[in-house]
Amino acid sequence: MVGAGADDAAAWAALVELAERLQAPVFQESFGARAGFPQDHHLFAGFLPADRPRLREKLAPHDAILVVGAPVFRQSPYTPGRFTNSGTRIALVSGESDEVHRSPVDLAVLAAPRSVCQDLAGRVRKRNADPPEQFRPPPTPAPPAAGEPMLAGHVLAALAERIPRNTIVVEEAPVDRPELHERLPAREPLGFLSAAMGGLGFGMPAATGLRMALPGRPVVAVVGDGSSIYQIQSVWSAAHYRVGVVFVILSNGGYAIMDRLAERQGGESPWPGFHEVDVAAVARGFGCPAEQITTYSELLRVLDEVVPSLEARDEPLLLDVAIAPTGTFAP
Ligand SMILES: Cc1ncc(C[n+]2csc(CCOP(=O)(O)OP(=O)(O)O)c2C)c(N)n1
Repeated sequence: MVGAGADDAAAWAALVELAERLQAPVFQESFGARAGFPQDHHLFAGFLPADRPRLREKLAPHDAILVVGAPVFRQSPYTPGRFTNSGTRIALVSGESDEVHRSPVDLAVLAAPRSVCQDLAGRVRKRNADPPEQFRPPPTPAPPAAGEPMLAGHVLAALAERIPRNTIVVEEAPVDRPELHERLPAREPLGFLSAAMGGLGFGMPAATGLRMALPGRPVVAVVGDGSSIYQIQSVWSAAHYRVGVVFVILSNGGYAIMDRLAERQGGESPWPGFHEVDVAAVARGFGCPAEQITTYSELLRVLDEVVPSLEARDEPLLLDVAIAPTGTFAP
């Protein structure tokens, strides 16, 4: 299992070598900030669930787990019980002393993941085994029927079909994070960035800063409309400093994740929706070009126009895409 602490080219290369020698499936930590392994590699097995019953089930076939650059195990919301079935041995390699200190493991090593994995890859013998099942993104959803709203999956699949493999995808779209992971695999180091665990207000300025620091990388921020208003004024910086970041706002008119979490507790959410908020207009108010997108054909047309410009553009753009709220949340 890999996490944010393994997100550099040397660690990815060492982990690929190690996993290939062992023919071991590689899972990504839940709610992580960055990707620790190429998510289009045939040994990538998907994201670990963030609740213990599903985590236990997922890890049950495995008697030994090596965790690299991630806590053991990040979970939310809390559910009681063990992380793994008893008898499962867990080793952790992390450069974060807190992770090493807190994780309930059999062996914890405080060290740079890349060095330990390089060393391990040179020591383990090749294992003769059938490769595990590869994680595959779900098929592209059929276009919305006439009069039906778009879903997050339409937007994420349309992006997945277009963005270059070296794109940095910055995520702050809480209820749609699981589907974003499924549809937008990190294919190069720093291909994915998020605030681990989902503190809001990070995504838009982070995307702007990344594009300033790494002008050769396309940067797309996928942000919920609720999250966007935690730091919408950051678009001024992007416009003022001519930063070619593209913000894709998944506008469902509310805090969908909070609604889903309230329903899980058997309640109804007391907070209102905010369909009146016009994120594109607010962005324009701060000097950032913005477009509102309400139909699937418009979405495809705009993405066809904008995505080829990602690498070279020196102007931000905010796409405010109207979608229906996602009805489930099981990270
Ligand atoms: C700083 C901060 N304040 C509040 C929260 C609680 N919170 C988590 S998600 C969320 C709503 C996000 O809304 P939106 O971006 O529209 O996402 P959706 O669930 O609709 O995808 C809130 C208020 C948080 N995570 N961080």
